[in-house]
Amino acid sequence: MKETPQVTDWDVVIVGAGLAGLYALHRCRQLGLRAHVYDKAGDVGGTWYWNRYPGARCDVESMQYSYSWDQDLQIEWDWTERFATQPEILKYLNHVADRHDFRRDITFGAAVSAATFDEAQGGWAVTFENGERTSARYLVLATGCLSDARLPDIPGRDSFAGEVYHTGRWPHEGVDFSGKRVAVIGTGSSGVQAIPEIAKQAAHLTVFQRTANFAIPARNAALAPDYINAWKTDYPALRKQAREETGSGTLYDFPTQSALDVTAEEREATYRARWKKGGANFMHSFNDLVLNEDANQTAADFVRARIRDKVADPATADLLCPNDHPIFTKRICIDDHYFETYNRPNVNLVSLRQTPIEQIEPAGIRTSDQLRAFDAIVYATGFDALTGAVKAIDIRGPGGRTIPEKWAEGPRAYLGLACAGFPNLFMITGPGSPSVLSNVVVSIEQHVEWIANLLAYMRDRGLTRVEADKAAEDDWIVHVGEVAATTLLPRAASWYMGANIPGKPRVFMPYIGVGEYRRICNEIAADGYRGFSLK
Ligand code: NA7
Repeated sequence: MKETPQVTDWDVVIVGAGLAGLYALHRCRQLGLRAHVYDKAGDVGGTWYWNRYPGARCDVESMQYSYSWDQDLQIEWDWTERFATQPEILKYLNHVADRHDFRRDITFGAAVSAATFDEAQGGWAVTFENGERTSARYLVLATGCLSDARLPDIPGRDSFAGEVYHTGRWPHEGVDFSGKRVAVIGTGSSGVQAIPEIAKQAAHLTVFQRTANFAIPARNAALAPDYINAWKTDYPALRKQAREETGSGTLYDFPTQSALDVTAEEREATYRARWKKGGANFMHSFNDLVLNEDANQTAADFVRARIRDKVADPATADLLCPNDHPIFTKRICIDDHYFETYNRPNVNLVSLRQTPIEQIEPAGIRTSDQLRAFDAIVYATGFDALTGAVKAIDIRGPGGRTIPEKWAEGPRAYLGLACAGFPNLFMITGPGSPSVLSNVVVSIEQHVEWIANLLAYMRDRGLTRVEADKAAEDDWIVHVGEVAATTLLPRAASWYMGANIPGKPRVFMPYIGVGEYRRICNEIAADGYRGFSLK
């Protein structure tokens, strides 16, 4: 093995101490690399550190939303509910951090503001918001897909005199809405989870809905010991199956039939059975629901009928029934009495399609028909997904080119993990990888392991510089788009498409297909990291 001069402070700097950053640290340690994690947060957790709003839960089942790389951990740890709450997931990540003594290699309260590739050093000069600096041969962005929380640019937004919250930046001490008039803007997954909880406490809750969303009941419950044991007994095999044989990295009851190959009665019975079980399993009622418009329509009609069953006032039910996108083309919400919440006397719904917000004033929110006064506004308005946290760092490759310049027409990354023109830089679950269309823990583990294997490969050969080839990157972007185009997913104005951020290029960002993606990545590695230039 050729020795390389240690000219940088670290071999690897990892940005982010969430699920991705912690595992990246673990793998770097195993390789004997000098690695350090920086996070602007006060502790570990990433998404689960910030998203502390009432009702925050994971929409992937607990037995599957956890690390698989520590067999003892997955046997010892006991999840209590089918869908884990944010506090329980954060407790889990703290437990993992303690167990592996991760914190000794993490600096908290350290916001990375810039990273510049230094040709002489052959690595990245990293700058923090407070002006401090460090350097590393390799820079790993474990910054999360949904971490750049966004407040909408509504005129007068900052003039509001009451309390203001964003679900993705919730105060750690919690919020007491008792006796208050509360507005929630946004009805995506976060709004759908928070609204029922806020409604229980607030004097009055007004929900401002732009796009009605499909939601499937969670049917959350305590996990039965038998169920837990069944998973634990077979964990390695089940994890392998989830990684290699599924599209999303999550095991469901997978269907074999088209929705159009059964009678209307059989279809209804299948939907009813899945609806009764709850959770995202409903998406897998038939094998063509995200592929065939007619099949999709049957699922959408079923869910709309259930919304009408649940909501007492027909006019409110009408507004809550999504009608402008195929079901499953925006992230499906998993709810806990969301629609029923609108039957409460202290809750009302405002459709922004009928009466758009004109401005926010010190007293409250003015729509085209009236001013409503509030004590608190909760923005459940989402994130600059997949690209926001990367672009927030002023990253400059050789020659000074920035990521926003490179991504002006949409994000470009080979395999969603490396960018041509930005050597020795990796993204965990970046745009162009399965990321948000997968059980993200599965995708994180795959990316971290693949990158760790590449670093070991390079070290064994005395190589110190890796960069994605532009041609390989271009081909990959085309492939991501082609796969997406075989499905209905690009039909919705979703954050998968960048549609929630004004001015963001409309490009379908995630790669659809966890098992296939892994196979391609493995093939590329076996082929000497085809599409990468190694020096
Ligand atoms: P989402 O899914 O992006 O939802 C944001 C919601 O906020 C959605 O209903 C938006 O309506 C709405 N929104 C956004 N901007 C505005 C403005 N300007 N005015 C009114 N309404 C607005 O974010 P979440 O936090 O709920 O979920 C993100 C992911 O986190 C989730 O999928 C899980 O994976 C975890 P729109 O639909 O754009 O019309």
